[in-house]
Amino acid sequence: MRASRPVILQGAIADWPAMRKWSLDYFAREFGDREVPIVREKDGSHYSPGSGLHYERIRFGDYCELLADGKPHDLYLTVRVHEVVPELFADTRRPVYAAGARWARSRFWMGGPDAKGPLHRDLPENLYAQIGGRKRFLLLERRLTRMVHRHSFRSGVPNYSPVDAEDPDLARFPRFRGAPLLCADLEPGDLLYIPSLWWHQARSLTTSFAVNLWWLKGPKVAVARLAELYMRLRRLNL
Ligand SMILES: O=C(O)CCC(=O)C(=O)O
Repeated sequence: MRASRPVILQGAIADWPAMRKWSLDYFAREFGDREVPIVREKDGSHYSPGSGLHYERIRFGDYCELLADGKPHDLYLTVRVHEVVPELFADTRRPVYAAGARWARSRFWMGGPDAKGPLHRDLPENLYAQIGGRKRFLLLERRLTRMVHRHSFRSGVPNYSPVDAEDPDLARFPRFRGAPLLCADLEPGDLLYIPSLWWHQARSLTTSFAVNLWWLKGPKVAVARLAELYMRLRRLNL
């Protein structure tokens, strides 16, 4: 963390109950009737500057059924754990690295093969726990922000980039040429540390489910709270 370098901690979550319990059948059985927000990809993107992610609603059980065929879909489940499925916390553990955090948030991520998010970055430190399936992250150092052509501050999403890091359009985004990306391929049981403000983009390589923990200590806590307030006031749904 002091060096601000990403790390994969292999097998670090082997003892989490989630590792033996979570599956499509388990989610359908336990939460099948619950209505959950889900993000739909439109014109190759999950979000629009100014309004945020393209949310719809779906029955959790129907989404599990959709994923059961193992094919790609344009729906991606990314939900705040404490608001939508707080029961999942009982199957995870707070990693020791985040002890003493004054601010913490978690999301549950579940998608079919090729479910892919945008290139973006977050202020908090991040530990990403890959529970089921495989996932690929591309990561870029925070000091190389000028390369990503990020959205303007006015857009409300200056922490998002229009560049597809996997297949960059270098005619539109020439500063991305030669970006020294790191690639992290996650297997079930891996915990990926993404340092504060590193750019990252993820794609499921198979049907995948994961849960992450963002956390902060010290003066950055106030900044995170202000950012949350700003998003609420601007009705930015991220
Ligand atoms: O799993 C994903 O699709 C993205 C995860 C992510 O961006 C994050 O944990 O900050």
